[in-house]
Amino acid sequence: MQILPATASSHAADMDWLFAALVGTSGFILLLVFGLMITFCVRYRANSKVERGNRLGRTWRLEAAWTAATFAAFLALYFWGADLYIRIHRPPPDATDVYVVGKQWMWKIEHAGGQREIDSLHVPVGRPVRLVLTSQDVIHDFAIPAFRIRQDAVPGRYETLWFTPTEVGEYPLYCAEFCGTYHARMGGSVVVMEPSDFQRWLDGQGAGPSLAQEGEALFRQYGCSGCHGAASTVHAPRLEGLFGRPVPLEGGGTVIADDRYIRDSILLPRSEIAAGYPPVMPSFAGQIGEDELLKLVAYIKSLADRTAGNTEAGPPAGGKQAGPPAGSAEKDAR
Ligand code: HEC
Ligand SMILES: [Cu+2]
Repeated sequence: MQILPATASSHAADMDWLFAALVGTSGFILLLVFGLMITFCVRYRANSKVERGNRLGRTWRLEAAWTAATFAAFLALYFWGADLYIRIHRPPPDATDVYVVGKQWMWKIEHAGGQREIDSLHVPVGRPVRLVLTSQDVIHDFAIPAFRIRQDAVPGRYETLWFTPTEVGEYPLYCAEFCGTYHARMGGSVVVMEPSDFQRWLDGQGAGPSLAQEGEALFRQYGCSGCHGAASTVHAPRLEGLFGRPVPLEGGGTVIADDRYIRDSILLPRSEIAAGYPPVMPSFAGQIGEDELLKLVAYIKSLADRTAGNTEAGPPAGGKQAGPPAGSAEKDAR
């Protein structure tokens, strides 16, 4: 009989050990406490012939010892769990991005190349995958038991976590947060493939525009390029080379320009103003949906390796992202 689901990711064994340690420690303490309770109940039952005088034995050493021991054991479990949690949320730099949007009642998934799927996720075996999760309506929870990962998808936030699939196969995918009438049906499957099969699958999805290319079109459509483009007369920061860099903020402090920062810059431009710029950027909250936001973020990310001045620069050598041709944002800026 199989108690645990298949173990098919790099985190699975670590998670199972932690789980075993939690169950083991709690089980041991449960047995100890109930064992002693039952022993004493029987031993000191009414009419039993045991010594009942002299109740004030010197037991403080014993008290202190067991209190300290259980405290240390649970603290160790806490640090173990915290360390694993942090590792799962810190993707390695070479991980491939996959964007996941939860919606009543489906998972919408987009690959960096623009390939889309609903309620299924195709990934290559042995390669780290970084998930960027969000929700379009209510809180959902993206759960793949075989990979031992689950993460809430919260509207208005990006959550990232990663995994490396270790076994080719098909595994169930669930929504693990009650999210409405058809919550129980919200799910699908994860298909782990050999890298060559995965490449073939990607190619077979039709060569639509990449996420970044779609983002570039939106960048013009929403008038972003009017302020952020080279030809702009508005004093707005250029977005080339922004992603991943520290940004000094008006009023002190710096933030790293990550997915969250870019998203908040678009929806809540007043919350963090880049130092030295007027707070004139309008909020696009309510106008741009989660799908489109992901594309805009992917586009701004694809500009990471470029410099603002040099419009002749081609796409970064060896860059994975199929970025739009350099300079096209400037050309179209009015
Ligand atoms: C009216 C001009 C204007 C428009 C339109 C505009 N922005 Fe901005 N944007 C600014 C200014 C000015 C700043 C700097 C002040 C601030 O941080 O709010 C800025 C800041 C940003 C930042 C943070 C940049 C940094 O260096 O920290 C991002 C990202 C950004 N905008 C993206 C966008 C996107 C995407 C759009 C279109 C959906 C857009 N902007 C539309 C003027 C504009
Ligand atoms: Cu759900």
